[in-house]
Amino acid sequence: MLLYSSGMVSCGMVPSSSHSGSSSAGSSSSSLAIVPVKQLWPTPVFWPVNRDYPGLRAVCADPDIYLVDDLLSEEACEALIAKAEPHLTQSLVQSAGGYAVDTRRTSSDVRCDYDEVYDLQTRFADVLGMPLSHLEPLKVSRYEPGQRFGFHHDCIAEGVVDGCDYCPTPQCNRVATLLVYLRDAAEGGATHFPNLEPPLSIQPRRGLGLIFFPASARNGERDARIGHEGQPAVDEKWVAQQWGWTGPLVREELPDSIRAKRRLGDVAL
Ligand SMILES: O=C(O)CCC(=O)C(=O)O
Repeated sequence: MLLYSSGMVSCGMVPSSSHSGSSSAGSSSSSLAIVPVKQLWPTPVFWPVNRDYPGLRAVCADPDIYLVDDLLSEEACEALIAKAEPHLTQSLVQSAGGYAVDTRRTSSDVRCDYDEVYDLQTRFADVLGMPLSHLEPLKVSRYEPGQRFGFHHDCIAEGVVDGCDYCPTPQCNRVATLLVYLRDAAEGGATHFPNLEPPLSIQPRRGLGLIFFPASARNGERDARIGHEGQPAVDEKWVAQQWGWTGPLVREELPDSIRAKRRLGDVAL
């Protein structure tokens, strides 16, 4: 695992000087900066987050993993918990026969409809450098002591070649995960990446955002290195999960497993 350095090359960015080809500006094609094609196309492997977002810092490069301190304030975290808590239901796991209760995932969760968390999702889209239209309905999860989410990947193994009903983009897949911890958990409940070298554990801290990339933004292929688990909680743990896709989602076509099933309240966040 490489540690982030400020010299890390940014992907797919065209230096602004190379946009100016006009002779009136005094430059000719021979004086333009040459940008290697591979910096422009295909798109970057890791979805290019908003590197200017205040507080964003990289903790791992290739696979890229970022933290954002204080992405949400204490008030925002508590308001989201208050909205979600009365509506939590047992988390389910996808298997061949559909979604079912499973010992691998023992938390409770709920999805929030888009208009109930518009401001929060606008902020999440900003830090992810992703249009709002790529975001799933926000999920909020609670882990009581002893509850966990075993090792898993956040995406399917390969992008769907021609896109799917609700994400009609070639090679569609979940390409970005943003977790925001809503309360501190001093003990237990870390998000743990065992396949990294060395393995990485992030301890829940209120307002902290964690960003990683389950699948390549170039071809939708899963990145096995980024498999992770929510370790058994000791202190109660609260986390909001935001996933972003390769392209815009057709909201009317979202499957039950992703869509919000009920109104959570009158207060929009
Ligand atoms: O709770 C965590 O730390 C991880 C949650 C997670 O991996 C998920 O919801 O996919």
